[in-house]
Amino acid sequence: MPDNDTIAAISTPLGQGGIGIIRISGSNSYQTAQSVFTSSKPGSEDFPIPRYLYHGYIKNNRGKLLDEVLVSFMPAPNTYTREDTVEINCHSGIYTLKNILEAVLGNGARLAEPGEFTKRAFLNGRIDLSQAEGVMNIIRARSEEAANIATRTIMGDLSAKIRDLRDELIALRAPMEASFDYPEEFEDDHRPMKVKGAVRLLCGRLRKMLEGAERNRAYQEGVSIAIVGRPNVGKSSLLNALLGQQKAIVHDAPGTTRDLLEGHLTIGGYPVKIIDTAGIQGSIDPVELEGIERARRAAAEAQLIMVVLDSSQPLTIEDLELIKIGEAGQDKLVVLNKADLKMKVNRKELDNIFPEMNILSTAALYDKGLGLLTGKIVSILDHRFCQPDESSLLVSIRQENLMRKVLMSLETIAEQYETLPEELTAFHLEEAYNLLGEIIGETISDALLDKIFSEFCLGK
Ligand SMILES: Nc1nc2c(ncn2[C@@H]2O[C@H](COP(=O)(O)OP(=O)(O)OP(=O)(O)O)[C@@H](O)[C@H]2O)c(=O)[nH]1
Ligand SMILES: [Mg+2]
Repeated sequence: MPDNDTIAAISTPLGQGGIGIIRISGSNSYQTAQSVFTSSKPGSEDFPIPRYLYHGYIKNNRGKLLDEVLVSFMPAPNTYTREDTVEINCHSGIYTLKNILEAVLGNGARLAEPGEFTKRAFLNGRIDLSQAEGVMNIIRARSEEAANIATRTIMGDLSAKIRDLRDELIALRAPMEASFDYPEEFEDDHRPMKVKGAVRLLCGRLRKMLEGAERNRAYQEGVSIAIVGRPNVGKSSLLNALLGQQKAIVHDAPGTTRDLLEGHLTIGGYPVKIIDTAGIQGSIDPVELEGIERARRAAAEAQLIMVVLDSSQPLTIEDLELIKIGEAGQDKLVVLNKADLKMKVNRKELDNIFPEMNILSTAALYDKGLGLLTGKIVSILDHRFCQPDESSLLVSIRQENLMRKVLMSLETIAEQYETLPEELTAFHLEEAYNLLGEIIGETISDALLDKIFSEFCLGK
């Protein structure tokens, strides 16, 4: 596809709402909109003054009236894409939006690909790649924290940091390059020790940025928590209590939940997916066995596992086995549910067997103990994901991987400074510089760009 033809898409969600917007971008956008727009003012030109809203109607090529609209024309270069842009504000109904888009597409525009408006903003130099990723993240943000980070990225905070780092690398490399070109002038002092110190400091800053990246990603992508336990201990009741709605079926017959059931909420700024699972026990029923297998898989994939026990029943071997579920790196929490009933679990025994374990009591049926439980979940997650410092605005795995490679290049210099030939030091500095360039999209392949933008939603 050429990158400068005229594109159009529905830029608002396809559903019922007060206003829906169809956006057209490219050199033909004015003519395209003109072909479908009729002004409500008899005798007036269509929409002559840039950035004014004009009232009128959209008709298709057969003259059929589609909607009453407001249209505005924004000439290049002061637009999102830096191209001529028209926005049609219509009523947001699925058919109206689709009909208007169809009319526009029949008059010189083609349907935009996902993320194509933002890709053009990037290609035309309005934003860099990290800002474009910020745009994607703000659209997808599921928590206040994620939205805050995305806003800062869009405003160019990450870009500024990356550019500063690149400037520092250039400042370190420039004297070396000069010494390669004019060796006689640098005979005595061609490897200033300050390079080593500066690279070390840079490594420290990069490590800090990387530490915070994980929490940023958790805020953006969310965290999954699996609830597991024997049948009938109150797993589904706990899910319902945490969600504040009767999402899962609760019943006193064991084996009520057969499949995985997800609920979503925000806890301490983390978008959390809580997964209720089938009770785990020995069984020969193939359906139950499949449910148990799914429960185990959900636990294996979760960042935090909540093992629920019925505290009104004495501890069983199965309970003890279940507490051991998961891998070494996974966080775990034991919930002694049904705390409103007489306690039969021997807490001392439990503490002795699992001295390091987080153990809490709840009565899910009566919404008791939930505040302490969510508080504990937040402190476990906060501990798992380091608190980012101000400078950490990395959010995507792509950015993180690149930053790790930058760090590796600089660590090589810092660790082997005395023995590393100067050409290799310069090489690693250049490599780090180029990798940082990939984060902001200055050095990146077309195929990778296409892949990044294809993950955007339609109309953005
Ligand atoms: N007294 C008391 N009963 C509870 C509590 N939580 C759950 N129950 C009861 O325990 C029974 C089982 O609850 P569920 O939430 O369906 O248990 P589950 O672990 O999801 O069970 P399965 O889906 O069969 O594995 C129901 O009768 C609930 O009302 C609680 O905190 N106190
Ligand atoms: Mg259940």
